[in-house]
Amino acid sequence: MFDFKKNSKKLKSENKTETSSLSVQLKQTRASLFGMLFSKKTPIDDTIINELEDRFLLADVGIKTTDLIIRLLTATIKKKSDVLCFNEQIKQALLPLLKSVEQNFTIPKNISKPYLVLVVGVNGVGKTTTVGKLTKYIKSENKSVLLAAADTFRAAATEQLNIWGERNNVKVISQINGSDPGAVIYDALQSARANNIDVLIVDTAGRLHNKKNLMDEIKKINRISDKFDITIKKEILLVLDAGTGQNAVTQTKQFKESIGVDGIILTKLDGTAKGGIVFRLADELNIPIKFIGIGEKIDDLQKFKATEFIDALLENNS
Ligand SMILES: Nc1nc2c(ncn2[C@@H]2O[C@H](COP(=O)(O)OP(=O)(O)O)[C@@H](O)[C@H]2O)c(=O)[nH]1
Ligand SMILES: [Mg+2]
Repeated sequence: MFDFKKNSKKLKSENKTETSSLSVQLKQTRASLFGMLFSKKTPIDDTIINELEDRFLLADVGIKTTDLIIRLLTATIKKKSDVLCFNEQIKQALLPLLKSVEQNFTIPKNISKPYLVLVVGVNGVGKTTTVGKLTKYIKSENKSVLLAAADTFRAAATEQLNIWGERNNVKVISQINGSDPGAVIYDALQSARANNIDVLIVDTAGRLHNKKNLMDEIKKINRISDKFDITIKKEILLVLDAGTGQNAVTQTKQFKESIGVDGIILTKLDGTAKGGIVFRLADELNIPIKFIGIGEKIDDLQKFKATEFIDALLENNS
């Protein structure tokens, strides 16, 4: 739960940039939340707050988080005697909420290799694509990567991961279609260890015949890595499609309860007006958001930076 009192200290605002590429990618969310609503010098007043309340509700931010946002905005007005421009007021009000879930993806030092990253999430949210992008990111940090195709249910899934492997020039461990994902992981762990690989990223299946099956499969992957080496450090990254709105919240709760989630990667922010879900995820779940996906290409993954995100949403909104 977001602690307003604890986080409400004024955060320093940073310099504004020219229209950023993030702002372009977030244009639908930007339009739905803040577009055409203000003139730059307008102070926040009740009319604008009411309008914002409607917009956040329409954008699937949910009643509870919208209430919180309205309280944050109202508190900001009370604190201000001078008339700050709208962007600055709203930024000061909402930045602490987003800051509370900003956290870098970091590979722990001095661990027995490989660092195991399990990429989980329901079908179609962008797991395999994200694995491809994440591989490039980790390689750019001068770490070696191996991929494991643990979505053995569809032949096309392995094929898709192989393409990302080629693009990144990294090896992909896979087995024939329908084989046991646990066996793929064990193979991949052995190969990673033998080749002194820093990070093993596992692309998992999202669709099994029911939710229990899906969760059991991921739990099994966990057990296999423990069997291989109990000291292996691992991280579970949950991929969520921003366009699914409140479903993303439900999915997070389910994954969190059954397998635990260390971080969220929120994809497809480029194609949706529902990016306001970020506020809800931050308020209701308080799980770090490590990256955002803003397109289908290899470079369309960015670290989630609260300041950049809110600046992008507030750019050119008047
Ligand atoms: N626009 C956009 N499309 C994405 C993004 N991430 C993934 N996709 C697309 O979403 C679709 C499903 O992605 P995939 O990685 O196969 O999902 P998976 O089933 O979870 O592995 C593909 O067409 C991807 O190109 C993103 O950040 N933005
Ligand atoms: Mg996939």
